[in-house]
Amino acid sequence: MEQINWYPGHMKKTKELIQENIKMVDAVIEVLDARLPVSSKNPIIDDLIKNKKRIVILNKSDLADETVTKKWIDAYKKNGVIAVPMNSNSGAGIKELYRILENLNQQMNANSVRKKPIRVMIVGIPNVGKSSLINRMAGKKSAKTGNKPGVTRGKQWINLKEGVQLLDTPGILWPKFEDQEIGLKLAFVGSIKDEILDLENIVLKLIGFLTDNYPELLKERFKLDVLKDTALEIMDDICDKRGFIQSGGRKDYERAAKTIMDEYRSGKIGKISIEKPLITDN
Ligand SMILES: Nc1nc2c(ncn2[C@@H]2O[C@H](COP(=O)(O)OP(=O)(O)OP(=O)(O)O)[C@@H](O)[C@H]2O)c(=O)[nH]1
Ligand SMILES: [Mg+2]
Repeated sequence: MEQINWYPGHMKKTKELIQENIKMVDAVIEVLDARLPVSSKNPIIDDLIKNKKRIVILNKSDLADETVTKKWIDAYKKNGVIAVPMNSNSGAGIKELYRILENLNQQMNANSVRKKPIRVMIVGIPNVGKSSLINRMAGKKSAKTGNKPGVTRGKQWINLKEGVQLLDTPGILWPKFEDQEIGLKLAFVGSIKDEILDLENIVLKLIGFLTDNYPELLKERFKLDVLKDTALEIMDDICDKRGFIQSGGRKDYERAAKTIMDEYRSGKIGKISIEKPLITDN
């Protein structure tokens, strides 16, 4: 993961750069994490995009709860936003994204004699999968167009099929890190560097979340018959089950925390969504 220090000067420069780039595109592809679409959204992106066409990508959908992701897609739709579930590793979702871009292209060129390619750019917070998505969209056959001074002001565009051009550098934006609750959720999925976190504490919070929301998955993964009342007791049980015991008999919480975190992030505990849309079905 790229290390970025979002000091105010850096945020201002980033904002200006993205504003410049947005002027050159017809649509913006906003990449969010399917497991936490609210917390993985940049706080000023809506201001930056304004009235430009926007396509929301719910990336890493392979790690999210499918039924929750469907609810998110519906919620976006109700608000007039097109959202697509995506797995940028496998490419599942790419076809749908292309279909949407093709439609936009047709709308854009409906009344013009000389067809123009639709130009898009990708934006999102660090580690959300922007580069993976670009690689997926570009595939093997794509070609970089090179610099065209004057026309594109030195920007590199990737020619994709169906009359789509993609800006080859994504816009990296900062997450909503002011809020502790959001910071915690971003830490769960690995969007905040672990070195600056108290991993054991984060994992206890994760165990608490899983106990409340996905108890069966937690039990199954760690072969626990029952879930005890506190996260610490559950962590103790996991240490016993996995043999995370130091010489002298003390539980190895550090190892337990690391293992639980790794297994959660790689999807081994299951497909788990952290945020659900606030809508009722009826
Ligand atoms: N499971 C899963 N992992 C993904 C997916 N997309 C990206 N990843 C992984 O997420 C990590 C970050 O992906 P990148 O494409 O580098 O993310 P980025 O947004 O370009 O990150 P920065 O350049 O740091 O801003 C990598 O380990 C990817 O393999 C996905 O759809 N599913
Ligand atoms: Mg990247």
